[in-house]
Amino acid sequence: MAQETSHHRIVVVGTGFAGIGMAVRLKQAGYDDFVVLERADDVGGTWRDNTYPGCRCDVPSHLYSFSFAPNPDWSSTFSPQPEIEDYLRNVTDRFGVRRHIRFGRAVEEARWEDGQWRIRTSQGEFTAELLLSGMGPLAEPSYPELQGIESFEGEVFHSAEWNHDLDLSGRTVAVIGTGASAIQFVPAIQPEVEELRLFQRTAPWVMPRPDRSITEVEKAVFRRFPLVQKAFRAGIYWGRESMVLGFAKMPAIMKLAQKVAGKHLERQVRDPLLRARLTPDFTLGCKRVLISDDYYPAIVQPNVDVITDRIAEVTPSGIVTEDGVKHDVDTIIYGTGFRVTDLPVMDMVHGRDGVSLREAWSDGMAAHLGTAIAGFPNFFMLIGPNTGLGHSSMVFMIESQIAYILDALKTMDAEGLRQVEVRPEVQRAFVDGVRSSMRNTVWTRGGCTSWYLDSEGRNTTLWPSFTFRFRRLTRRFDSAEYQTLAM
Ligand code: N01
Repeated sequence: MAQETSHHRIVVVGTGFAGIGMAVRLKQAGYDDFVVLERADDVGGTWRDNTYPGCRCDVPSHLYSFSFAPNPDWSSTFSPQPEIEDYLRNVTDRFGVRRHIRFGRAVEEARWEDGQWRIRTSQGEFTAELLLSGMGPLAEPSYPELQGIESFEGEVFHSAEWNHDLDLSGRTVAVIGTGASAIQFVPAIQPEVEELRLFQRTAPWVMPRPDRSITEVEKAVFRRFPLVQKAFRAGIYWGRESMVLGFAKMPAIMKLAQKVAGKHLERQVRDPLLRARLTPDFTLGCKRVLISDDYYPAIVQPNVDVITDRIAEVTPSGIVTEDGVKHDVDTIIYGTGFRVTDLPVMDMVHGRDGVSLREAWSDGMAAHLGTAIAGFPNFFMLIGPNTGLGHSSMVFMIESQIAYILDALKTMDAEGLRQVEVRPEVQRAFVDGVRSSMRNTVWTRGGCTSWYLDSEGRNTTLWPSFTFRFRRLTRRFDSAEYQTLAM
C-alpha cells in the first residue's frame, strides 16, 4: 500500500479526553486544518482500553466531563467505564471532530526538522507546523520486573488489556497489585474464580465509596435547568479542591481521613490478623487514595488468600514468594499500573538538534506550565509533567491546558509568529517553584513510594496546589516567555 504523506497546520496525537477536548476546541475556535492521529480504531484513550470488570471512575462523573459538554444522563455518582467511553464517542460526533481523526495511525517518531514537525506513523507520514500531544500517562501498561516472568505457561494478561475471551470460572488466579485498578476488578471476579491469590506488596488506604444512582427526577432537572447541573458540578469541585489542602499541607485533615479509612477497614474486616496485613504503613494521600465498598468484603471470602510475602520469581506453574512458598496458579492478572514516569513519548519526540524528550529530561520530566518544553519548538503537551491530580478531575487540568494552547495559537496569528519555544529560564523558574512546593507534602514525606515519583524520588507527575491556581496560570499565553521567529 502506498504510504501517505500529508501536511496540516496542526497535528494532535491521541483521542482520549485530552485529544478529543483539544480537537473540539480547535474547531470551535475556527481552526480547521488539523488532524488527530489515533493508533486504535476508535476514540476513548484509557477509557477505551481499560475494560476490566468493575472499571469505573473514582471521580464523580459530573466533574469528570467537559465543561462544554455537560451530561445530564450519568447513571450514578461514579460512572462505569462503558458510559465514559460512550460519552467520549458522543462528544466526538456531536462536535463534528470524527472526520479529523485518522485511525490506525500509531505515532512512531516525531522530529522537528527544517522548521516543521515530521511525524512518522504506522501508516504514512504527516508534517505539521504544530504538534500537540494528547498521549496521556495511563496509556502503556507496566509489567513488573520479575525473575522468570516470561516462563509462566498459563494464561496471563494485564488489567489494561483484559482478556474477555477467557472464562475465569473454575480457575486459580493470581492477581498482582492492589492499586486503583485491582481494587475494582477483584470484587468483580472473586465470585467467579475458584481461588484468588492476591499478591499485595503495599496495603492501600481504602475509603468508603459514596456512590448512588442518579434518579430520573435529578436527570430531568439537570436537562431542564443546566444551571442547576453547573452549580452541582461546582459544589463537587470545591469539595474536592479542599482535599488538596489536607493532602498536601494539613496533617490534621489527613489524620481525620485516616481515621475514616481505618474504621472502614475495621467494619469490613473482622479477622484481626488479616486486618493487620491490610493496614497501610504510610500516611494516607502519599499514594492515590482508593475508594471502594466491595473490595474488603470480596477479599475476606474463603476463596481469597491475601499474600504479603514478596514475589521471588515467576515459574512455569505459578509464583514463588520469598518465604519459599510455591503458589501454583493457572492464570496471572497484572494489576501493576502504567508507565507514568517512563513515558513512551520520551523516545518518540525529538526537538531541536535531534534531542529526544528523554535526553532533555535527564534531570527529571519538566515543562513550563506542564505544557511547553525548552528545545521543542511549536510542541505542546497535554497532561505533561506535574499536571496530574491525586484528588480531583483531570478534565479540569486538560481544559486549562487546552485554553493555554489556543491562546498560543491566537497569539501566534496576531503577532505573526511562525515559531515559539519556551525560554529555558522561564521553564526553570516554573519547575523550581513546583519542586519547592513539593517539599513537605505527603507525596514526598508520607513514607511511601508511588508512581507519582520517578526513579530519583522526584514527584514529576502531580500538580502540588489548587487546580484553580493552575487555571489562572494558564489563562494567558505570554509570548515574552518564548523565543519566537516571525513569519
Ligand atoms: O496501578 P497502580 P493501577 N510486585 O500503579 C503493585 C488510574 N486509575 O492500574 O503499591 C508486587 O496504582 C503496586 O504495589 P506498590 C489512577 O490514576 C483510575 O491500579 O507499588 N506488586 C500497586 O499495588 C491510578 O492511580 C481509575 O507496592 C507490584 C499496583 O501494582 C492509576 O490509574 C481506576 C509490583 C499498581 O498500582 C494506576 O492504577 C483505575 C511487584 N513487582 C486506575 N509492581 C479511576 O477510577 C507493582 N506492583 C479514575
